[in-house]
Amino acid sequence: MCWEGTFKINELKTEVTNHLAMLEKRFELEGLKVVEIEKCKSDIKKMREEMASRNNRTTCPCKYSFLDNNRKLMPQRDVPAYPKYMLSQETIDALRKPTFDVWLWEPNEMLSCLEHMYHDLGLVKDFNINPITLKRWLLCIHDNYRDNPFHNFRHCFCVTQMMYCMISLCFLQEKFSQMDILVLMTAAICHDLDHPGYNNTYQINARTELAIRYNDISPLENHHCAVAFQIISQPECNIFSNVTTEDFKKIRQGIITLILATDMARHAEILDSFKEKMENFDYTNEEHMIYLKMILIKCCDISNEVRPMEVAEPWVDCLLEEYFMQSDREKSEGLPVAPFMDRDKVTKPTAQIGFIKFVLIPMFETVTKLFPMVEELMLQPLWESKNRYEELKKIDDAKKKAIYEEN
Ligand code: 0WF
Ligand code: ZN
Repeated sequence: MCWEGTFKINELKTEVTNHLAMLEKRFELEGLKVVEIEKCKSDIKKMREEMASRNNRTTCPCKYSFLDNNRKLMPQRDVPAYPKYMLSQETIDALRKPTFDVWLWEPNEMLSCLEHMYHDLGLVKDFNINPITLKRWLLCIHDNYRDNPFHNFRHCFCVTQMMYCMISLCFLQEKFSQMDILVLMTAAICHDLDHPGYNNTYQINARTELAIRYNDISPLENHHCAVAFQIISQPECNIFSNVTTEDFKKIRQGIITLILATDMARHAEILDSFKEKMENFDYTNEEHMIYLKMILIKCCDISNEVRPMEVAEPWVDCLLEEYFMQSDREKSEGLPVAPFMDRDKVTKPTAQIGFIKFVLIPMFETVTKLFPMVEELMLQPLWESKNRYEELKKIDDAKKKAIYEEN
């Protein structure tokens, strides 16, 4: 067993001990219902069995891996072992706002925040999610994001936290069913699972295994979805284990639709269809509501510029680092390079001005028509960011002109 495995078993032992102590305390203080106690006991038994089986393993398979025998993605998970961080009331309140500083937190803290959101939105209660399964599922989600400069677990957290903000700010629980809220949150958490750091264009041009598997049709988004449901297919991570087969089908379809909608190649198609529905938007029309959910996840996915400048700007550096890694590889492999990814052509202001002006503002303006409160908290920061990058571009241009005139 590798050191990481031993470390995790020790952590698990501590968690089991703490859990038992906590149960005893709760039993003493609150008089837990017998059924709940039995459920917790059975969870602990499962965790102990898992621990024993881990002790017998010679490798430490905590992430998805391609197995040679069947070339299929096999989910193999780690046991949940992150300690429960107590969130302060200040953090709990801040979580509902786009001003939340997403850079201040380490993975365990972000996991606790995500856990809090599921409890706070009533999803744990309404879908009878086992709280320990929720922890295990979140940990498995974390383990299946790669350490890319941009498409990593912190990006997953940002998108989900922005979704939580929008649910709160736009009173979405008054408009959507709890199942829709579950779909919105879960799709946000899963939407970039196992992102390799190279976009669809690269996948298609380089004829990667993913592009071949998905016939060049949104290979990444199809993969994120497949990984999401591989995780769910493990009973110990199945947060949907207590929903009916019929509801599971609806939830699965909803999540697939939303994750596939995050492919930016479909941006114009989706926004144009949504604008059509907006001419006479009807909250009782299922098709209209599906488009609204697609637009919501799209907004959250690319919403960094809605955040304060100090929070938003480092994300541009992260994205450019990932883009430059791709364009360098494309150059070395003789593949086409997009100008916005080329380190010799793009700058932060040029990358952001077009994106804010032609992608972000039009989409958030459309959402503002349904939810006027979006203007102050989301559109306003976008206008300010666009103005700031335009000023920065002027300075860059003046410097370039001066250098040109000198030579
Ligand atoms: C760097 C810039 C960009 N800026 C963002 O704030 C942001 C958020 N998400 N994304 C962003 N891209 C992408 C991650 C994966 C898909 C979306 N990019 C956009 C590109 C340079 O330039 C444009 C500009 C307008 C239209 C298309 C590309
Ligand atoms: Zn994303």
